[in-house]
Amino acid sequence: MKAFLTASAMLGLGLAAAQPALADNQPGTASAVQSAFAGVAKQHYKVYVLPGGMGFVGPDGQHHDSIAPSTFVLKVGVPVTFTITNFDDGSHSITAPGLGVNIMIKPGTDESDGSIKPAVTTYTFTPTKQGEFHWNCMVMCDGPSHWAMSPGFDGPGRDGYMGGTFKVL
Ligand SMILES: [Cu+2]
Repeated sequence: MKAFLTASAMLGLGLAAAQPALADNQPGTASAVQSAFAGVAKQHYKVYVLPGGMGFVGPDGQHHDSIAPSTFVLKVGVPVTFTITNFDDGSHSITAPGLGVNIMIKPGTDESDGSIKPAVTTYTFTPTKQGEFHWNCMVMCDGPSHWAMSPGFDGPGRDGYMGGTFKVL
């Protein structure tokens, strides 16, 4: 029993000593954000454009054209490069006027065997201001309903499909 109490007391001390450091690094705190970006000189996002058949399922039970991921967390003043692989044979865009971003995404190529050869678009910019900036696709897509483009969620451009958010910290 004595040994247990001693171990327990030691554990308690250890936890008490560790707690300030843990609290400082809680996800979402300013210090956690700063430490997460410490020394980051460049940011990179790999993004995928999924055509209807491959895209996420909407509340209507149908697959829709989707850009994944659709939320981008960036550090102000640090350049970011997007490498966007488009599996669709149509163009799309990631357009956020509030951030001065307009990424035109090249279409894939229809092959003779019926498959689509994906196209890769790269785009680099440096976010110059903090805040949340909504983006949406400006190219008519997700036909024939164009549901993924229509106003809704935070639209125009359904978040998680043809819309989303840049969060610049
Ligand atoms: Cu689109």
